[in-house]
Amino acid sequence: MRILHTADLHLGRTGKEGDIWHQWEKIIEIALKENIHILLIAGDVFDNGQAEAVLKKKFVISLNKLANQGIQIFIIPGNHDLRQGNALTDLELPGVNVFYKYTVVNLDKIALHFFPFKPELSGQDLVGLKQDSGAECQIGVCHASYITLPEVFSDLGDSQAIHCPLSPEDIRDLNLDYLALGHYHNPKQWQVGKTQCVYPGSIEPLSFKEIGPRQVFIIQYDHGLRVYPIEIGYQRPYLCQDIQIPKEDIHALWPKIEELAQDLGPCFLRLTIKGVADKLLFQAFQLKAGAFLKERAIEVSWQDETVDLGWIEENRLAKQFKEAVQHRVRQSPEKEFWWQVLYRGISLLKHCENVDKKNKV
Ligand SMILES: [Mn+2]
Repeated sequence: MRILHTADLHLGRTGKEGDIWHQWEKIIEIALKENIHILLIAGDVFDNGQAEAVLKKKFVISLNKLANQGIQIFIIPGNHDLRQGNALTDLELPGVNVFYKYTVVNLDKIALHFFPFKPELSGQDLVGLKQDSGAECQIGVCHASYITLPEVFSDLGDSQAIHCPLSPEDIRDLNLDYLALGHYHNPKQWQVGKTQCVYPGSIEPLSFKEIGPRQVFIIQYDHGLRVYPIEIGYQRPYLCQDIQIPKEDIHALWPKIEELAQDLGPCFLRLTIKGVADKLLFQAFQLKAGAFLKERAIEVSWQDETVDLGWIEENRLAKQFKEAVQHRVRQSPEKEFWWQVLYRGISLLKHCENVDKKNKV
């Protein structure tokens, strides 16, 4: 018996419709090529409860390709499917099952326990719902928050989405061989007692927190359980880069921008710029570089960590410091070192001024 576990498709997410659909098509191909018997989707098929009819239709057609090959499809709703409506209606198709209440499905030597998402549930509620089954291999499916992992806790906490918190004790009490999770958006595989736990992650990165190639998981049960990921890459990753302005000369950054354009494919890029620059020149540079990169399908968001030259001129301490260190820059063979002293010293002075201001308020 071979099962493919995925989750967090977020079909229809604004601005990402095409990218997500390409990733979903990859999963359909993998499902057919890997000879799976069952497809599990652990919630968040659609980005919100009011998915467009055209999109739903397209999704049904894609599921049909699998159902025609005898693949059974099991879906539980996630919090996004049920946001302002229910996106999972009208998916009726032979071989497609959507669960709205706890259900056990026994197939061959495997029991599948489906725990559909409800905002008020906790891990202990799932334990209370679970019925015993005599099958050799017990698999649970839920859309929940395993907050013992710090990255899960902080990501979901930031977006106020710690729904259905699940602890290691809850997982032990559920007494499963495999726990097919959805909700956290990066692939994660770990073990609690005998239970293999997996978040496959979103199928296409949706924010700067969703890093690296995307994965789906194959669960194979013959005499024992074997679990392994298959990488599905991404369409447009989210990347972060720090660059420092060389020697107060914003224009000297341009070769770096050209280099990025050459090295990176289509992506979302967070560029953190450090160094000393004239504010107006820097703003003009951002416009020019942003347009240049956009033409190459690189969407930039700027993080400005520069210190404004204008501020230095007006601040007596900073100005004196700059003049003193610039003298060293000119005279010393360790120029790079003294540029660092200059930049860091001035950043520190600027920081102190900001702190002083805050304290006065
Ligand atoms: Mn999600």
